[in-house]
Amino acid sequence: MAKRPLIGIIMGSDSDYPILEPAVRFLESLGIDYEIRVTSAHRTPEQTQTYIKSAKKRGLKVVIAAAGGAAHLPGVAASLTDLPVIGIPIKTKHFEGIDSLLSILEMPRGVPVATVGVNNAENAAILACRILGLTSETIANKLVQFRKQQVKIVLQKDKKLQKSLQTP
Ligand code: RP5
Repeated sequence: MAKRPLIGIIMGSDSDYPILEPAVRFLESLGIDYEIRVTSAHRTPEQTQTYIKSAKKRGLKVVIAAAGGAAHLPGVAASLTDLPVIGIPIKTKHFEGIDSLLSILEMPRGVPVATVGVNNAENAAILACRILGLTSETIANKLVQFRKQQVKIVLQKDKKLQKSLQTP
């Protein structure tokens, strides 16, 4: 969380929050300022409009929007702001999230939402940071470190696997 958030994370319901926790953890680990709110395209349309319309003025640079089912929140957000919007389709009980995915992905021409995989909140956070990294050397450098760390982890896993395969 932060006094001067750069990223606004919104979700259609508090039931989405557990899925968003990896995004929150990623932003915290990089020390990126963000805010996080529950606001629904369908249940609180006026509050959603107010939030999105004021986002740019309040200093936000990227919006991450998560929703499940008839997942209109990211699209509605993108229709009300010039900020880049990243959509996270939330996995659903009846259709495994394919409903959320298509609702977020299939935006009409002219109103883009960058869509990550179902429940892939961490990728949304990484993508948001990459956007911020275009104008912040500090954030860009943190992403370089993150990538180096990822390489290290995969190499370690490979080493461990090779070792386990050699033991009789
Ligand atoms: C969507 O409906 C939310 O994003 C959530 O994924 C889904 C279910 O919401 P609840 O019924 O759990 O509040 O708007």
